[in-house]
Amino acid sequence: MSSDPGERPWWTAAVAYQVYPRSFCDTSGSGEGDLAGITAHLDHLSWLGVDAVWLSPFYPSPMRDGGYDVSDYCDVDPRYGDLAAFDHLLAESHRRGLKVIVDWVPNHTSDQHPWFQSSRRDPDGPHGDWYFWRDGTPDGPMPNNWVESLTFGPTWSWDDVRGQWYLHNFYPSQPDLNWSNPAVQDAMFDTLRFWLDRGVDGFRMDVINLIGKDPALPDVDPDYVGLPQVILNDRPETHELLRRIRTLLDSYPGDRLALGEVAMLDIGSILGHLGTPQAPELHLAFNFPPMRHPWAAGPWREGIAQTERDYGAAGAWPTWVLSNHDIARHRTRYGGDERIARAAAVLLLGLRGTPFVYAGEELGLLDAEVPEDRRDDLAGRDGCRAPIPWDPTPTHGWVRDDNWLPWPPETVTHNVTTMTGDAGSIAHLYREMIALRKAHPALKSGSLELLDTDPDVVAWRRVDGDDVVVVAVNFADSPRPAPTSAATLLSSVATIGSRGETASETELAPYEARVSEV
Ligand code: TEU
Repeated sequence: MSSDPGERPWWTAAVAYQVYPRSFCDTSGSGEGDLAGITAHLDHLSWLGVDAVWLSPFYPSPMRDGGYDVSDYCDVDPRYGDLAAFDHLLAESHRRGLKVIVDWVPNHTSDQHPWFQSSRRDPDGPHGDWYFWRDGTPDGPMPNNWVESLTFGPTWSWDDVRGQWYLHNFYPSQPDLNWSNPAVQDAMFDTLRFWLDRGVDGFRMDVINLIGKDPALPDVDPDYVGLPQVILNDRPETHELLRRIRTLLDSYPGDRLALGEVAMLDIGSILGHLGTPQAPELHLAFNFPPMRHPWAAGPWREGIAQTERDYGAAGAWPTWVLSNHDIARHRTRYGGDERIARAAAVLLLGLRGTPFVYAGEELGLLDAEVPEDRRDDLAGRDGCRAPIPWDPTPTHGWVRDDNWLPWPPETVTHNVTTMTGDAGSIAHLYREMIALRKAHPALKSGSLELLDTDPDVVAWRRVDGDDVVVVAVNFADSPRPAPTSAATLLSSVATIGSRGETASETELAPYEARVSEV
């Protein structure tokens, strides 16, 4: 709840920026990014104008899943620094007015976590049933037919130490915690308190829909065999837990955000995890289905319409995201044309809802080509995790030029220093769009109405009182009619032409997106 009655919580007006700590900037010479590297570049976030930074996990971890395999929830992995470095990062962020959201990985721990080590060694001990153990023989059969999300293998592995099967919805090194055990709930609520007490502004909650499970762990229906359990798992147990998590967050001063990664396929199931005004759950959830849309007007128009319809009916606030650390960068997914990446920036930042920018997308980065012998992630997600280039020198603002992953392409031009020095760059476009959202209540919080347009154009009107703005995106590689000829082009936000001088009033250029004041 907002601390000031009637005032909307900060995240509804925020643009958030995701940092993958290992890839942001190295200051130690290890070849991996660190917390000091994030602190050193907070001015770039201020320059962009974002309001909040979400940090992917930086906790102690054997890094079998890039840190989403946590071995201690209440510390910093030495590769990234220490708690003092975190406190400094938090203080420096707050000094700049930036909120800090940390990642919370409640569904599973690392198999190196002391809880799992205790659980496998001592079935009757204090952590004996903190995980899901089932009898059987190493030759099978498995306890059920569930499929994990990363390699689509079974969710069960045999543990020789305990002589039983254990459940893991991700890599075998990530055993699922048994949230039906009150001791697990207490321990995990304590990890939230640990970071809340340090002053974080909220949590991005990893695969939060998985924490409540049917205690019988039944086979999936024949129609769904082969689909990862994470996209199927929608349980009342989760909702009950989310209500308690929400109560915990709301008991802290200020607005502390519960942002869920509900890794399900349809908007309705995701929305269900926001609860109701009487029984609230998450504040926000990632709106993932549109991230899977191709660069085509039809699916986007339908995805926007459905989001507006469903979120509108529920009185819920949407989010928008094009890229993250799990999927090829959108410029790569959309075929590589930088004009499309520019149009996508206007799309992302012109919609109604909280946008999430993945570090490097403001540079129009493509995925890195990662040769076989340099692969880190078994599930093949390295390309979008390549190091961020800060300047055009060979080390690009890192200590070394050979880092844990190769550089993305085009680093001589697509780096922070070069792009911030070029008023026509995509980085300036992000900055201008973010500034425009702040300046226009219509863009920040106004209503959204889709307009009738050419089939290759998606356009919408945003209205807040007298403030009326039209956003139009041409998905085609050829000119299309502009939806509103009477509109005045707002300064510097057409992706083609500069400050309204060369853009046509009546026509959108190939892949042009623009914002107009009506
Ligand atoms: O991802 C959740 C998820 O469902 C993934 O399976 C995702 O769909 C997949 O990576 C796509 O290739 C979260 C994290 O974002 C991811 O990095 C972790 O690997 C995963 O949880 C386990 O913690």
